[in-house]
Amino acid sequence: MTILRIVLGDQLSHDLTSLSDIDKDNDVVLMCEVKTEATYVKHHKKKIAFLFSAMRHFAQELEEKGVRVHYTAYDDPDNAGSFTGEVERAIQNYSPEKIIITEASEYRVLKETQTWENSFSLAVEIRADRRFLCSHRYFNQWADGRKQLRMEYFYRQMRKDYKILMDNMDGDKPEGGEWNYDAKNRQPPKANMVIPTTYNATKDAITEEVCQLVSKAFPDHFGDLEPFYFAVTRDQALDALKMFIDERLEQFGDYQDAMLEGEPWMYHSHIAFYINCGLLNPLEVIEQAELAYRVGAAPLNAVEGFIRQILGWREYVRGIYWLKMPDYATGNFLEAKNPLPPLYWGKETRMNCLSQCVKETKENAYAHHIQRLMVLGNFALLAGLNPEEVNEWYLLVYADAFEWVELPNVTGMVLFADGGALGSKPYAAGGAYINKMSNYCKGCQYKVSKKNGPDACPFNYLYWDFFIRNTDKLTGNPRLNMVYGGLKKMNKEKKQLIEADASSFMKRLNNGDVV
Ligand code: FAD
Ligand code: DLZ
Ligand code: SF4
Repeated sequence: MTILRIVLGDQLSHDLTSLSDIDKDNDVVLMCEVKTEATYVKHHKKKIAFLFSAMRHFAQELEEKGVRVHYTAYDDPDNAGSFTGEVERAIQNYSPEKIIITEASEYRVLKETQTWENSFSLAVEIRADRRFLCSHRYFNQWADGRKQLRMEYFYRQMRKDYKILMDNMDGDKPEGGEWNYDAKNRQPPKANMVIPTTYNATKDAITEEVCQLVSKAFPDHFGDLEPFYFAVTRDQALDALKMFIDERLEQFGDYQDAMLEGEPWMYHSHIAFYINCGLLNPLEVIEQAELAYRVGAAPLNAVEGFIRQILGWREYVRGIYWLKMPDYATGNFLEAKNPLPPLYWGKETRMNCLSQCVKETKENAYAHHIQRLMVLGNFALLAGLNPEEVNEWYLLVYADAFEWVELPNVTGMVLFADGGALGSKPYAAGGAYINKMSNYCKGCQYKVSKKNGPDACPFNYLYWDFFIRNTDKLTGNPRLNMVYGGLKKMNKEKKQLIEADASSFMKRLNNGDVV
């Protein structure tokens, strides 16, 4: 009997559950580049090129292993343009008796696959995605009955379950005695830091062809296609991982939050693209980082901090996503309504921090966590930008963006639009934070030290205005006692100045003026 096995664009792993029992003589693997996926948001050109090239390389690897692959290229004249259309075509071609697929990572696509059994009158087996380290069932059990869900407690449980960075003498104690070494992290950048170059793949014929296709088919999508340097095979992604472990991990913790003009990559790993599409497995990444610590190649604060991002945050946000969808996608706790301003698309702004982070996003389809959170996200929060538009922006601009990870980070971590389901308070900050953690303010037309007036850093008055206008919604939050205590002490005139500056700034921003 023939089974149709479907591999989606973020399932490029040879140990995928849908491939585990493949019968090479009879089964067919379907992979397809489709219009619905490439355009439901207008993904960055580099992101589409990356995924299409990685998909084509993966299909080639399957074929080399003797697997029969039906691969539909984007410009194939018979391309039906959607997953469902392509599955229908494959059913007509191969008359399978069954479909097997590993569950889609995104709600929208999972729902689509769940309609196939009825629409095609064919058995459809949807298998769990075992590349994630926490199953839906386990997360739901962990979450059940808890008043508050907090990443830190989830992470500790995962450390124990997977025996990662645990004290060897007693499997219940964290390595070094602490669960979290962030107190040692978060150093500001130093002048004359030497940052290693990042992984830079040479394009092969497949990637060349994909780049030509993308430049023709998606000319109006945001972002620079060239230069293209991402890894597109597992072997290349493993090289990129090795470069990180050997050259960056040691400093990852210390400079995790630091930002420097002209240095987009800092000491981050730049592997979320590869983990999220399946070229790297999260557990192997964690194990390699732990090994670096065990052999003395990287300190505990760096390794623990890095592992927490993957074993903790990555699994936690996925758990929240599936626990809360579909309502999570429409959350707008703070009732933020302002449209996304043109500066997010690279239009002129006098705010140097935003200008630099958007420029790098456009060039690389990448910005590191603190740029996403404390510059681009912080501004979206303070300026009261509409969560739907902000989510769409983040989902399309980053090559590692898939809704299951993007949405909780934006709606939960950045915008507090879920009212605190993911995090305990909004990550709001004034210009002083950006000035401490970067050198952006030196090249800015605004003055970070000024709190009010036309040349004051907009983050400064927007920060206070944010808390003033959201008093009713945020004032009871114990983690904001200091902020509201400060506001209580602030005199009326000062508050009026803040509100006037914020209102004038927002008027100009919403008018499309250069701010
Ligand atoms: P590193 O800083 O080197 O971190 C190591 C790994 O940890 C990452 O590769 C990633 O797999 C994981 N990780 C770190 N932080 C998070 C987090 N908060 N949530 C989930 N995984 C995490 N990450 C995505 O993978 N896709 C997204 O679409 C995405 N959107 C984001 C949007 C916002 C507003 C924010 C604040 C964060 C977002 N993140 C997203 C999380 C994080 O910023 C990226 O994973 C990280 O910047 C990717 O770069 P890196 O591989 O160099 O990560
Ligand atoms: C992001 C993306 C894009 C741009 N294009 C495709 C595609 O043409 N074919 C495909 O299989 N996957 C693509 N993807 C990734 C999918 O959106 C992703 O696999 C699903 O959203 C997972 O639910
Ligand atoms: Fe950004 Fe304000 Fe610094 Fe300018 S002064 S770079 S707007 S934080």
